[in-house]
Amino acid sequence: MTTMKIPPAPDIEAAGLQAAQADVIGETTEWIEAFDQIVAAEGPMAGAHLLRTLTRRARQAGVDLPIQLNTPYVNTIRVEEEEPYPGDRLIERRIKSLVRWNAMAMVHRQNKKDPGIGGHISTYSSLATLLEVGFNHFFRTRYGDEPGDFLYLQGHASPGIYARAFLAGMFSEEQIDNFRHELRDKPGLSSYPHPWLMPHFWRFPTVSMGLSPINAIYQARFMRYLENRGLIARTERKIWAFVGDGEMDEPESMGSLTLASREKLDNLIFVVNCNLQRLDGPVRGNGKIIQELEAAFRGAGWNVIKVIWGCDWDELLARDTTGLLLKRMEECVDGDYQSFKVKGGAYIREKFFGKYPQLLELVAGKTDEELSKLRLGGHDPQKVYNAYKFAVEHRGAPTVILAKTIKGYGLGSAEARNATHQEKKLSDKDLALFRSRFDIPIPEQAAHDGAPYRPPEDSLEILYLKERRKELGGYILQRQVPKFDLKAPELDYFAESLAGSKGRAVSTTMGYVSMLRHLLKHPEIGKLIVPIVPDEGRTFGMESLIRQVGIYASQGQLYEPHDQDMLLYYREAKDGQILEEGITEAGSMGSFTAAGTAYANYRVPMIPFFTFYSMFGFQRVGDLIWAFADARGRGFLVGGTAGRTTLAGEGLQHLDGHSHVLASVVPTCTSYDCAYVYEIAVIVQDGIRRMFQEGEDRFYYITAYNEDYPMPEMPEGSAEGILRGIYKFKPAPGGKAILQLFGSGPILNETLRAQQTLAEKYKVQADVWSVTSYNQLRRDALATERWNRLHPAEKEKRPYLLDALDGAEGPIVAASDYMKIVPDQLAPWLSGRLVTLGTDGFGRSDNRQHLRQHFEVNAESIAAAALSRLARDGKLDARKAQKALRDLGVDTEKIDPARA
Ligand SMILES: Cc1ncc(C[n+]2csc(CCOP(=O)(O)OP(=O)(O)O)c2C)c(N)n1
Ligand SMILES: [Mg+2]
Repeated sequence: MTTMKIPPAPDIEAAGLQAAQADVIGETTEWIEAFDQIVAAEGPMAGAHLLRTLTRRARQAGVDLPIQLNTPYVNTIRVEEEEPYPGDRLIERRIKSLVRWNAMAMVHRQNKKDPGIGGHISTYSSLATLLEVGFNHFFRTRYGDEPGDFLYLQGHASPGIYARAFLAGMFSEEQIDNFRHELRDKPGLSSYPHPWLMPHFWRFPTVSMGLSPINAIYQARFMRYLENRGLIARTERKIWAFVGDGEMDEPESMGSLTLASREKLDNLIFVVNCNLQRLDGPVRGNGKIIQELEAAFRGAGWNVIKVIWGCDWDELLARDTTGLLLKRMEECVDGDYQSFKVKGGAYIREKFFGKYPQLLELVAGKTDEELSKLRLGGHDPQKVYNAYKFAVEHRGAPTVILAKTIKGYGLGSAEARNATHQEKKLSDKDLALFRSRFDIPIPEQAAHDGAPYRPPEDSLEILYLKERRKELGGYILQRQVPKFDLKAPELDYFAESLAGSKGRAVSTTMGYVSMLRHLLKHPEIGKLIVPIVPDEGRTFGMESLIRQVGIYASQGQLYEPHDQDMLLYYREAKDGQILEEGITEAGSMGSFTAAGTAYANYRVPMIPFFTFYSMFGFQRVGDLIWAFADARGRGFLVGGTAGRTTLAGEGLQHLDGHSHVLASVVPTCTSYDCAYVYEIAVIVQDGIRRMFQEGEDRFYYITAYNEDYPMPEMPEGSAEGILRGIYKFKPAPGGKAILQLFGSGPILNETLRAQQTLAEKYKVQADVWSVTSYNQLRRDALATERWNRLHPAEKEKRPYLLDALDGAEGPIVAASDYMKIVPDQLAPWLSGRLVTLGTDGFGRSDNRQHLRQHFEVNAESIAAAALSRLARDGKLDARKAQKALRDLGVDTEKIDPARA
């Protein structure tokens, strides 16, 4: 045990003590000596015990000690604790150099060939050692028969991942040659990790900053959920999330840290690539990002491992008896460190060491070049290996490794500069330097062109790389989807939902929840259902679910719930099935994503139902939903309390009239706006069949409302129409219709009332249609139209919409609880027949009746719109129509709700 060299002087200064109190200095020295002796004799645990006891005593004595979350600006793992590196450093360095070269060359060459095609060279160059140590010694492809570790990688580092796969023989030179050329004869590699684009390679879409950290946390939690529910075996599998230091500023990155520690997720390791830079400049020019993150993570209960200095610094720290080296390390801010890197050895000598003569002395024997090459922790395999080893072995909490690196490491003049993130090409000089620094055996001209290089199959490098991967179970990244023999329940299974409510007034939400309850009882797929809810379970009437399957709690229920004697008490259980996330839609999306991709990641086809307040869905967590689609996620999003006029009383921030617009933009999302419970049943049954039986990569968005009304029985033969988007619900009561009324959600009931009023008061016969999905109808029409456009010589095909409407005459009045643009999607195929009513504009707090009147989607407004249109078409006397509007109570001069 070496005695620590702690200079008392700065502490005294920090405490603001006067020189007159200098005797304290002497006492401090004595205390430190005594402490050192105890640690030397009894070990670090004894030291920790002493300090803890002393701290408690100090507090009792009224000494106000600030909470200290930071440790000194040095490596967390002491040199004495390190293990020697187990690999062949020399060969590994060769491999790393080749990966570096190919990553850089790939981007360089592509931009020479196709200027502006982009790509990144500096993120990976800072990350290379952190990844190589992992690939050679830690990341396992499998644990027995179970899938191996999960890797969330910085999206901008993908050239490095491709380069390594190229060396491993997974990609041909042609594929590398087609980096960012995905639409050629021989498709190449996507810019970033996108399972949608490269389904056999990428697993986790990570390039939108912040999504990877939150998704990784919830993935780790979901892994435990599956283990605790007995659906997968418990293994040593880890989730590694490599994230940028700039990326940590995204609220999603840090927002769920305490979940990870609360749940004791020791299967989770974050590695923050602290290259001190983001895109425009330094992450914390005036501070130290590593220290800031250390405090935040430590405060959140994580195990923090700082990897700041490489081995080169160990010797300097050991030789410094003054404590000034640490002092200097701590007083420099990240902006200084960046300058040291850019400006080189002489500058480091003058500005870093030169501040104190003793430090100049310390490095007197080193040349400027040696100073410029003093390695940082994140570039030192020895330090990185030990950090990983400690992380993997840590129990009871997640670990974050804060590794200091250099952005653009090895890229010559681009190294550590503010503009390095944007660098795509290197100058000939930098290329030549790179080639010689990393010893790449290719001719100079090939180097200038950025030619890829892979040594022969029997070279030491390739043999070593392959042997290491073989040892760890194979190449890490492949995404494999097994074939499941899951059979979706037949529609009969949903008989209760199809039968209607026998006159009882219920909401579609209630109907949906009973359906979910029933599904949870299904002998085969019941256990695969994952109900997810962000604290609105009671709003949706889910208390009975809580009783039935319990809320997942990794520790079980450690308290006696106050409502235990009630039937529907708040039941938490270790094998509980519901994920009650608390108020975090983003976190719930993390769970939804983990569950909805479990079929690929764990080979267990989990079926998630994430039920949320529809207003706080797509607009709140739209990017996470987009990434879910990219990840080929499957499952059901259910937007409860839907509709801008159906959720009464809540007002502007709560009333959703546009989630269907937002849902429509996600290519794999099929959205439905349901009026009746049987519609939901048909959709859910078919959804389970398509996603989990047929293996289609799609997911569903269904809106569910809280208005109670009697649910009719499913009309015979309506299933296809429900799924494709439209079916006739109620033909005109008194003969041939001259008008068509489209309704969706609860507004279908307004439409039915309008149908009756029009027939009884105005002798106008109208058919009523339930439109479950404008979005599906439009997609079908667009696809048909495209086919017609591309095949002008063939018989024209007709979109489903027009088939369905065959023979239905007259104008069409479409009304829903969503914006007018939702039905307007169909306008191109309805040749001027469409009149749309909808809920454009901010919501108000009032009851349904007033809201529907305000937004002009009540029965009276629907009837009025129909009469007005018939008048314009010359089918009705215009003055009569105007009078009818008055009789219907329509205020023709009121403010337009779209602007109110
Ligand atoms: C949500 C989001 N906003 C902006 C970007 C654009 N962007 C790409 S990389 C980058 C900087 C990343 O810095 P850092 O996280 O420190 O990673 P580094 O490249 O330094 O390792 C930015 C802003 C993005 N990808 N995602
Ligand atoms: Mg960075």
